[in-house]
Amino acid sequence: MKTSRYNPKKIEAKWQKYWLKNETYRADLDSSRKKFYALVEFPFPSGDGLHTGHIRGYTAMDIIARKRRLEGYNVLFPIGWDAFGLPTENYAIKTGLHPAKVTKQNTDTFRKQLRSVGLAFDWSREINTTDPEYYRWTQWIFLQLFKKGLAYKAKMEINWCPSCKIGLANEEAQGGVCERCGGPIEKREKEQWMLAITKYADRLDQDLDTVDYWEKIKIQQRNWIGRSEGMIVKFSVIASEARQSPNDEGIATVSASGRIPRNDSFLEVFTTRVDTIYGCTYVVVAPEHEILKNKELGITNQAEIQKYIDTVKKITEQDRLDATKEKTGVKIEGIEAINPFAGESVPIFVADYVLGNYGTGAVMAVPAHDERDLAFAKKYELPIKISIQGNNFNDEGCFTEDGVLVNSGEFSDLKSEEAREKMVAWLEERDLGKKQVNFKLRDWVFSRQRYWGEPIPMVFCPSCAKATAGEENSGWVPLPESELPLKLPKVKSYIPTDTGESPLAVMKKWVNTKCPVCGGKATRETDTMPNWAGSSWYYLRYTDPKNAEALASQEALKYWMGCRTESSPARPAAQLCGVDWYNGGMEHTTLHLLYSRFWHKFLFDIGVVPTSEPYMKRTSHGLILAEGGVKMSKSKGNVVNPDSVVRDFGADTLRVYEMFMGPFDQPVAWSMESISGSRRFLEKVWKLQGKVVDGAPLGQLARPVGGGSEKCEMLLHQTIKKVSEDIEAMRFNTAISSLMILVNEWEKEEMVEREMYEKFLILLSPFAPHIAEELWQVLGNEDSLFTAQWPVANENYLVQKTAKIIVQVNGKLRASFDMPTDANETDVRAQAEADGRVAMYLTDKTIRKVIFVPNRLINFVVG
Ligand code: ANZ
Ligand code: ZN
Repeated sequence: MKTSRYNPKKIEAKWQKYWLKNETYRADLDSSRKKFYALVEFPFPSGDGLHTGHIRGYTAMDIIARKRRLEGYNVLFPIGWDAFGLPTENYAIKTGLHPAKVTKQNTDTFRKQLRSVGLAFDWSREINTTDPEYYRWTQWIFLQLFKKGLAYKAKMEINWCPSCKIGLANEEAQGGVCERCGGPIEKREKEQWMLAITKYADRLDQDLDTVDYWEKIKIQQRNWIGRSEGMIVKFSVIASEARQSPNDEGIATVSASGRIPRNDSFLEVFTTRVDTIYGCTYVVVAPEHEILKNKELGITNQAEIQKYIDTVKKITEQDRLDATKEKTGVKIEGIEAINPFAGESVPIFVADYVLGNYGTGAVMAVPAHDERDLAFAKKYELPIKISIQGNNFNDEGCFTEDGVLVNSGEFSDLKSEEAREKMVAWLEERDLGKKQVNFKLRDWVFSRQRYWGEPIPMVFCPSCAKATAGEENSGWVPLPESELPLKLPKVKSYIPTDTGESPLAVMKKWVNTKCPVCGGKATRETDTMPNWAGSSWYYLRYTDPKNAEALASQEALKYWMGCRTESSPARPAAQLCGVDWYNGGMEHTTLHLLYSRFWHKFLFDIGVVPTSEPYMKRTSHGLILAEGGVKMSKSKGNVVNPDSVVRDFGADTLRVYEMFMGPFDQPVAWSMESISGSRRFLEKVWKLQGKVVDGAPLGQLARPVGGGSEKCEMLLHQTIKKVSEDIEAMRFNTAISSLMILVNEWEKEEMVEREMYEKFLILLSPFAPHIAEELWQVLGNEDSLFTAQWPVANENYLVQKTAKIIVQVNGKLRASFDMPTDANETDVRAQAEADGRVAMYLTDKTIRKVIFVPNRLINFVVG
């Protein structure tokens, strides 16, 4: 048979057209079939178009979705656009084009690009977060949150980016720089809508036990949530001169006996290491701490303290937490704190390394056992008192682990853990402390002072405010659900105002409205929602994207978000629910993933969704770097454009290359040279068609002369097993390399049996779907390859090789049989003793010795 040249351009266009026209990847609800919901993070349609990183993650899920389809699942693999956001707005500001127009242009480009790499999306379910029919439900969810008391307005010190003129959530301002423009962040006070995600902190932490996420993803989420078990301890605060007059009754006599001063004030500290308390040599409060505002206590250096507070305001939280930064602080004059156990008084400092919004905003400092305290104590020449003994001192000469208590009064000689229990009891008895669980997680700042976001469907009514004065959210009235969607009005300019208000604020006609409750004059909220809003529930919309009555029907949610029980060697059988498999970027582990789990749990609580977790399984791809291992960036001019790779090499080559370039979870550098290797592999696959002959069905002995040798068939089945397992474990690179080995072996043959070649094409199809479809058709198949069945490895071809074992009794040959190679002595001996030809020489004899040579011989020495 003469074969044509491999022409990916022609083949790929042909099959992309075919798949679209025949809706090959369309998913329809069919409760008689088992479903598989494969999800990728929908892209933000930027003006730069699709990048190589998108393709890595998307192709991976595409491979899994295609395999499931071939395994007979009803597969939902949808895509859409996360289209609100700053870059579009900034582009609109620059060009004067309406952000909706910009979005339309960009999504058109993205759609074309995604189709050009042959991703098996169900295009009938495409969604767009900026479509009013979509954001109607984003607004609806906000209203439910508000009604359940989980949305509230609060004056917040926010991260303010002076160049983007926007308030940022902590997670968008990491390292003290703006996530969007890279410029420095300032602090500003502003009334913001907040979402009380902290009310879900415990469940967001605990329920990680019920999902199948990669361990590193769980760890990152747990660290972000930051559950910390400790306790609150009350230190009494006294005036300094009181200490100097020992007769001053009730103050200087505080001691471990538990006598506490009358009429005093307390300073509460949060500690996870109460066992170190005898080593506490000073106490520190955050610059935000209210004790500093208390005029009655007798602080004598208020002015100095105020000056210090003003300087700290300019420092970001990140820098304050940075252990390597030099610590600063001021001693508070005129007051002191009393250690409830030791009874000693210690000085109180205000210092920026203690944060105002964590724990109680105050700490008991133990320089001997805490590094930050040690650094501070050294700088301000404060005493260092050892109260725990152990062996492993760290680099700074600080012992920070659990150990045995010393110099700790009645608690000396106890181990840390036991001491903590006893000390908690001691404090609780005297009402001087209690156990406490803290979380690092903060409530979610939900307001943005920008135009291109979902309007927040709330109005402020001054007359209702009077009626509800003093209550939380006083005067804020939700729009009736019937008025949703509250559409974004057209504005003349998208430029945010210098006062920090959104561009919507100057649209008086839109802002001024009537109060839905009392009919009085009211004004609309002009802040919009953050980027994270629309992406917090989009996977639900895909199940029923055109529903006008609900965010999705219960039927669609029950089916596509349904559960299955899964057991694996690594985990006990567990019920997993929701999206079957969700792959996305590691950078979204703490923001998007956590926000969407929070919204989902809320929707579960109010009966809107049937499961308490959105995603059964979560995996993450590594970054693609430029050649040389540096980050791809426009400014460096080293960004690889996938369009040009598709043009020069073909989509199948691009897909195979990106899956072959390295371990999926690791960062890998781009290499133009290796792309040619992937292309050569596909060329070989193409040429193999010339060797295909019709032969006897697989597994039968009759074969065409010279073709389909047993060796080839064994290798095929080993490859089926390997590729199947590797895809499940996302070891795409080794899956491809075993396909390459197979092709290299078959190339040496004169002929390749048709059925074997077909099975190979099915194995190849998730990676290189166009070439696989084309060759499938060349073989005479009428339907798409994706209506075929994923091959199952025939165990008979996987059996290990065997070796002939000779059995001797006292050196004489008595029997021989085949055993798997590398069978151990126990197995071979058992087999021999069970053999009648041997057993007759062993009965009534004592076995004195057994000589065993692996794969060769076993000799019983009897007497
Ligand atoms: C005394 C002590 C001794 C501490 C010791 C540690 C080691 P996590 O695990 O992160 O919760 N701390 C408490 N509130 C703080 C605040 N607002 N800003 C900065 N630091 C604060 O850490 C709890 C520990 O961090 C607490 O335990 C406290 O220091 C400090 F050998 O108390 B520890
Ligand atoms: Zn009103």
